[in-house]
Amino acid sequence: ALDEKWWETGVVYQVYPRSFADSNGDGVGDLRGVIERLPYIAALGVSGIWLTPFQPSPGVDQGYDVQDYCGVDPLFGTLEDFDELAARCHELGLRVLMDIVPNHTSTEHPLFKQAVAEGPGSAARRLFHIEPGRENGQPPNNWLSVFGGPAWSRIAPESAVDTEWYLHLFSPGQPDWNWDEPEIWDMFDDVLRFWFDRGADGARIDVAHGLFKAPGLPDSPSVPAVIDGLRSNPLVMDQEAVHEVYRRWRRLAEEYQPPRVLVGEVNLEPERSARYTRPDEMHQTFAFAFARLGWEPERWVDAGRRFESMRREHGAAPTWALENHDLVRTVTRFGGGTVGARRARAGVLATLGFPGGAYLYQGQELGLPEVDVPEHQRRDPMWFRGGVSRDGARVPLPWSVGGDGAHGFADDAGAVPWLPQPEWWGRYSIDAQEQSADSLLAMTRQAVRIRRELVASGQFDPHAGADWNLEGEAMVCRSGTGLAVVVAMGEHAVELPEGRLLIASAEVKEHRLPADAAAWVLTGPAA
Ligand code: TEU
Repeated sequence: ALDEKWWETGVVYQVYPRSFADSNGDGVGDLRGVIERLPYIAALGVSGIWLTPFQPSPGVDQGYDVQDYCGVDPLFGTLEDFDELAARCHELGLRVLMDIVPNHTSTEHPLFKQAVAEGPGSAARRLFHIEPGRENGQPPNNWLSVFGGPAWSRIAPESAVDTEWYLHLFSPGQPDWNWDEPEIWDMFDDVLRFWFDRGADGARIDVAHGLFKAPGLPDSPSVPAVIDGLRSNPLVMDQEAVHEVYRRWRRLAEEYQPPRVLVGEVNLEPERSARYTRPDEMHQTFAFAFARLGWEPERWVDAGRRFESMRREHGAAPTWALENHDLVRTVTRFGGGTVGARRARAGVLATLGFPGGAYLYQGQELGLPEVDVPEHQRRDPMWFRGGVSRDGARVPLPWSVGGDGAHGFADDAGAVPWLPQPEWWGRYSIDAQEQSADSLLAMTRQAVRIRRELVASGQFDPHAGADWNLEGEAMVCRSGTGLAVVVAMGEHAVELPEGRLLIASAEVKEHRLPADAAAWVLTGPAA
């Protein structure tokens, strides 16, 4: 059962290659670094990895500005390294998900360069949203980019003749593709086939609810920004036309044996994201209404219930995640310090125990807090455009206690990591946590192992319906298979439901779970 539907029965581990392991001492992680340390990932017991982009890119948005969709950036290695990585993963029973970025590309993509060179009216310009400006040198409409500032830039800022603008929902280095052009559809079919033929088991799709814009690109009447939390501007995202793309991709994915898997980054309210999670579109979409939460019991219950109705009405299992490379690390988001650390531990257990798919982001199993990267060392384009910096969740992993090789991130003792690690980083290292039976790393391994056993015995089912309630100070999710996930979110210890305690994130005494902790209890006849 685990093998066949591995993406939802098993756990997927998100690897951010730039910050995972550096094999050549240049301070940037690479594919060979991932290959060398795959045994660590396999020992977590996870079923697969999702690799964020490693294709050739100027790196304006750390690889989400893709210049060549079918290559490997020399910073990360070669196509042969990718082939070896996929083969080694498969030997270890791990699947590999690519990151595909269809909403936008890089200003360095050959087709965009051609569009710039060939000028107004050219066929190449139709592949993007390139429009004349309005009077007084104003952009074509009032849309604001996700990273701040206008969503439009001049294509040739110096030219008095070529006064057209191009649309970029993200940074100016990321021009949006025009999906009204059939050529773009064909191009992405080829991109998917390229990686699926090479052994990739599926793809995470970046800004999957993007791609299409309202015809005529009208001004936005009320909310000029493109995204505000989970509320996307409907003129700019979540257009009906996008679903046809995923129906086509799903057919393409199913031409393969085993069928390839599609997971969508659909950053919308549950009711909207459910519409993408269907037998003829994507296999799963991340539960962002949950991922963005703080330590707020009422809102956890509310999110759980909303995903429950999505399960009922659309047959779509939620995909739980609390961290990724865009979000503030849970230790910090849940209060920081020792309290935040306890809650982040509970968050891992909750993520793995709620019925649905589960993703963990590298370093979450170590309880890494958000790092306050000094301003002059920040690299995030969102920061440069006046937003928050996401760099603090992207700092290279600590592998060893000592500072050499950037706390063991690099094979080379003198390597300088691309984002600075704090001097206390080694305390959270893998080496340090391997020494301790109550480390978060040890708990994560144990929880993943128990989840596998529960899947085998039918006591964990990602599609099982669940009841979500506040029971006193506890948030309790009781799944139809008899598994209860209890999270003590108040100030006091809580009485656990009757049944067999399987695992807890803090010590349980007399069947009482301390505050800021989570536990799994098998209830009913199954216990
Ligand atoms: O993120 C899309 C997205 O919606 C985020 O920009 C989010 O709103 C923001 O990070 C605030 O939390 C994806 C990638 O995950 C992100 O790293 C990229 O920067 C972005 O797409 C553009 O490709």
